[in-house]
Amino acid sequence: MGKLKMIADPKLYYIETGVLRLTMATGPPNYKIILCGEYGVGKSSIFRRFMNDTFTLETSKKSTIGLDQSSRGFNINGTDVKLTLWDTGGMERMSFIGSSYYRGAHAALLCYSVKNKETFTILSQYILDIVMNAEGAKIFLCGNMADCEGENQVTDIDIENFERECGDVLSGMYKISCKDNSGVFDMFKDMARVLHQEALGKMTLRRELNVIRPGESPENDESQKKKCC
Ligand SMILES: Nc1nc2c(ncn2[C@@H]2O[C@H](COP(=O)(O)OP(=O)(O)OP(=O)(O)O)[C@@H](O)[C@H]2O)c(=O)[nH]1
Ligand SMILES: [Mg+2]
Repeated sequence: MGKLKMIADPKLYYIETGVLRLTMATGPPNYKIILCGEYGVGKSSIFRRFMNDTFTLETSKKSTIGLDQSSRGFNINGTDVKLTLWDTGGMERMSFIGSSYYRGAHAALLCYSVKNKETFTILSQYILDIVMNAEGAKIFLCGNMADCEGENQVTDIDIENFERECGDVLSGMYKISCKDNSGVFDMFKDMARVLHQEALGKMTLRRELNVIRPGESPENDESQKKKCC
């Protein structure tokens, strides 16, 4: 057995040995996901499906003002993990709220409406925002309103072209309908799986016994410092 090291935040920590990975935590690993995308694409509808599985087809347009967050647990291959979803209005992208919204995000769910091409073509700007403000966050693409049809529809070819332009930037792509509740839960479960797999991958790179938080680099690792001249 190696040494046990303390970290600044005692709420969540892992002990890892070569053969045994034991979670000793007051709660499961918690991954922050931010909703991004133009106003009206259904971010708050996704948020409400996530939070309490409800949907309202509002006729009067009410944009989200300020920030909202909600957490939910998922079981990934026998391990409990938690996702915390953050929502804000599409109009508030460039506002003062921006930096705290992006800070510490493990992932961004980039949303567009499949019935409105303009909400799709603008996504590269959101990718820039995410890369600049939420360093290391994984980016997932979500086409909402899959129940709708129209002339201004985002086509499969549009999506293929976008995927090609993005290279390796996208960690997952989904098509959902909040109205029909199709694909929403599966999307979050898949995101939880990808995020947790990534965090475990980072941990298993460690050779010695270490205590780290999933998804974080070992900044407090004394053994690494000693190796340095
Ligand atoms: N038909 C259909 N309508 C949807 C769906 N999801 C959301 N809507 C409707 O689209 C409208 C806008 O949804 P919101 O969730 O408020 O959009 P938003 O992205 O949060 O908008 P902002 O807060 O302004 O950025 C609402 O009237 C919703 O009822 C869907 O899957 N299908
Ligand atoms: Mg909203």
